[in-house]
Amino acid sequence: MFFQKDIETMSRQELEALQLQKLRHQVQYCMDNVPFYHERLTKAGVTADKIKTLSDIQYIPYTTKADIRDNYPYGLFAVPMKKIVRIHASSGTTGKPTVVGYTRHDIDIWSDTVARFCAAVGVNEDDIAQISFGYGLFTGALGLHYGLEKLGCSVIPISSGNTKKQAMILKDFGTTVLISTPSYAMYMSEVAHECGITNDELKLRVGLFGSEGCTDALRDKIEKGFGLFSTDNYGMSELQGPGVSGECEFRDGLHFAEDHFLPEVINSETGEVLPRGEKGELVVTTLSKEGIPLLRYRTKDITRIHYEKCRCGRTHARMEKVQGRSDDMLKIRGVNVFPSQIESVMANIDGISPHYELILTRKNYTDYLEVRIEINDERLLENFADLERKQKEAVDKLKTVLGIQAKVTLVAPRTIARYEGKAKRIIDKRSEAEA
Ligand code: DLL
Repeated sequence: MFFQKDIETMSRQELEALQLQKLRHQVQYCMDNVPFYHERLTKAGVTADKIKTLSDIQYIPYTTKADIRDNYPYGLFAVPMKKIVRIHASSGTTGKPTVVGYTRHDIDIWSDTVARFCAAVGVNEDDIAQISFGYGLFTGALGLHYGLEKLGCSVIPISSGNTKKQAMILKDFGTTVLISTPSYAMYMSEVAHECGITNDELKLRVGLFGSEGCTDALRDKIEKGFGLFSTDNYGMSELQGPGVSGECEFRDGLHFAEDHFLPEVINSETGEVLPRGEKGELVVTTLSKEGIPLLRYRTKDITRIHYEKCRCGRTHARMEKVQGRSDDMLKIRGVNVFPSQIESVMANIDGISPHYELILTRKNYTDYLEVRIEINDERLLENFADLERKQKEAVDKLKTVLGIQAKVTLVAPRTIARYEGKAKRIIDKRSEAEA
């Protein structure tokens, strides 16, 4: 099923003509309204008039997360604050979040693009949709919320957490569509069964999962656990949130909302644009954004893009499931975490050394983070009260910056491995738990 059939199935030729026209407009818009881009584009000698074909995009310099950080919080906004109706944020690489703003028009397009991938698996006004993403600065919950409302669904904004209650509501409210991260869906299905709820008592038929990777094995388990059919959807706050791409019923790649986002794939080391179909880092240019337009934004996500028409009739390009990152960002319980954020927190606590390691484990489909970090002075280990105080300080500061609870283990000086080359600070044992 389609939400905007004319757009979703337009011929490649028409689509590319539309992209070119919108790209030229977006470049001019950035030039006129964002001093950062005015300077960047002028320096690179790029004007909208010079963009004559889509491949001329290559003359535009890349934008990175560091550019957003350097203009914190609103420096890249292209409109005055009175035009901004919503602000979201995601983790930055250091202590400060990456902030994005939406105009009313941006929110409208955001909900259209979300409605598309929901409609693509038959979600409609008869559905009751339970949103089990955390509401807040994270784009997942409100992004899906507006898209599903646009389709006319009855939306239950339960947010994440309190899993037994989630299970009760699934049953009592007759939820037909579940929205969450795949790992939370898996956990919820186990809790529901532990509470004595059987699939016969549930009306669940569709799962819309995203925000983190999901193996086929985990997807099978969730689908069997809940007796539903699920699709994957992708996005990131910088570009808008969910709705950048999403699977249709054939699950043969995630359809890009190509009328609003222009994708490229590059070699993340050299920055060279790769031929169509090759694997590399996804780079995206927004084509319709008013609040915070981004030209050639480096997502750091590794994937491949296919341009053949899909069996569903959609012509928009399909992106393979994200296969990793070209940086060290981790997704922990759906939250983006950069080791550099942890470093910057630790650097501000007295008596703690810069030597640390991060241990990631998974239990009941939930991620756990342990930060093992050396203290500078061994004597601290002998004073339990001081040790505990320091540990609590670290846990609290990490919670404030990362938004998730981490376990902190303080260890004796020189007990964490030293490396002569690149330090191996991340020990990710999560896939062992899934096997
Ligand atoms: O996770 C937006 C979103 C919310 C997408 C809900 C889908 C559903 P951020 O918190 O900014 O935004 O995190 C963006 O998460 O660069 C990817 O590395 C990862 N990611 C998002 N969706 C997927 C997915 C939201 N379907 C970062 N599969 C991205 C794998 C994903 N990774």
